[in-house]
Amino acid sequence: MKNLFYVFLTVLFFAACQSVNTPPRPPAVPMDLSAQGIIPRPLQVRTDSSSLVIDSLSALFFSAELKKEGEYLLAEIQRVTGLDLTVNPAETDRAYGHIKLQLDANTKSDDEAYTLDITEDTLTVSAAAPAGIFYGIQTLRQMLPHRLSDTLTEKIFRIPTGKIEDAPEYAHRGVMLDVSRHFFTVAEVKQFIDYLAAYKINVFHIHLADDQGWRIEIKAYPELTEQGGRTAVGGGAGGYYTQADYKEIIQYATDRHITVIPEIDMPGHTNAALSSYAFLNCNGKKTKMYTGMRVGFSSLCIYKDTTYAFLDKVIGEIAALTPGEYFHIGGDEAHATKQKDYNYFIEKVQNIVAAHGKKMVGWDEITAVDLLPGSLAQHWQTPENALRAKAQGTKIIMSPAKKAYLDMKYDSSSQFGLRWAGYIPVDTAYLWSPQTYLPGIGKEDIVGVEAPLWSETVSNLAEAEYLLFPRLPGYAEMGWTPDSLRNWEEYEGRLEKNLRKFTNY
Ligand code: TNX
Repeated sequence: MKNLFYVFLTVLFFAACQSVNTPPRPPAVPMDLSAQGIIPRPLQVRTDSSSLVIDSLSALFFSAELKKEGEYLLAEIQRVTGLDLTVNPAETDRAYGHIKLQLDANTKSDDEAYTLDITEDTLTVSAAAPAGIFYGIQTLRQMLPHRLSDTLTEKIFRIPTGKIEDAPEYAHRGVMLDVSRHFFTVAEVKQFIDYLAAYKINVFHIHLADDQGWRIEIKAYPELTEQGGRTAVGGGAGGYYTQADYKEIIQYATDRHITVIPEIDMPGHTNAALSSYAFLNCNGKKTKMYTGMRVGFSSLCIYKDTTYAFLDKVIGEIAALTPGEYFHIGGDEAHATKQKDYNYFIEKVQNIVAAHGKKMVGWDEITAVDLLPGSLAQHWQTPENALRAKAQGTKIIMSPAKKAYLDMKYDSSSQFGLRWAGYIPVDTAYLWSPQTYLPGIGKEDIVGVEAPLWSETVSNLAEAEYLLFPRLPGYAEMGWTPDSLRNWEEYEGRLEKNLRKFTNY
């Protein structure tokens, strides 16, 4: 009898522990996965109209191969919601409310494709490769509560149930930042990269040298930054990245599945170099530093061997620091270089780029010469140059100035920006297609789309943000989502929802 009593006590004890360890399941509420304002719009969304609850008892599961992506998500959830999820616990206090990242070779052949499967118990991100997992995480991040909202104090949030299956339209989804006309600090560049990552952009093209400033340390030619980096448009202080800074930027981008394409513009747009080293000038004299906004007045000296010895070092040092397969040589607006000199120059330089193991990218003018296989031409202005690219089998990055230039003003009242290519309001930025924009150029001729942000009129990230938002998400969607799913009226609604959370990114 006494024994039975102890058995009874023990049972009671465990029952009591159970109810302490397993609090009542937080209630799911009806939610609509298709109404989350995700940008870029995913390929397929099925909504199951309920929700998954994430709270302080939730765990995040990921394998060793997904350590980077897992830790990134953990940190983002912490930063935005204040919740510290348990990582890979051997046992959990309950069977529901968890997030799993998993590589699944069968999901899709495309490394950037992913699936989000959300039930009331678990959210599973699956993909064939870490890049896809990263994009699934971005979709999830856009469903987190606003960083400054009340949900934070509750330490609980809900994700709508259903399934998303998603994959990008283009392999090249880029944005360029001009750090030459104005210098942006490493911290600003990292925040800029975070904006790109949030919208699944995978190429960061950084315009490192122009007339007004040389921004990357070259060990063989220290004056490039000592002298050529010391000012900016308007005569400000300028600045430059040490090679260690540049590596830090590359690492930050790489961790976010973003490839960096470095650009050193040449043979024009080179005044900063010409003012640093006399030997680069045909007359053997250094130029003065330039702080205005004109283009097309400078040129390297085309028929001096020292020019190419110099470029070999510059390209070599940068190529060695850059894991991506491309090196951008600019090549635009070389109005101070005769056409035959320009052609001679580009042919020499493309061999230097190749010798350092990179493929060459240049603005569309470079199609004046026969380019090596694998080169890319970036269309910004001249349709004939795009047709020349196609004729020689060179693929095109689409950046038409009238549609894709992030530095154009929205309208006459814009505080920052230029207007030479026209005003680009938010709808104009969205309402075109890279694969039908140019007569004679189709999807098979292009690798994707890129929106350049030239910085003559913006001197820091806060000012650049004025030009970026709200146009950036539209360019990202253009690169990710097929035209058949892009519709301005529907996009406008999503954009409004999405931008309410802009400070999360
Ligand atoms: C043209 S686009 C340029 C840049 C300027 C930009 C300003 C291109 C290849 N060259 O040098 O910064 O316009 O919008």
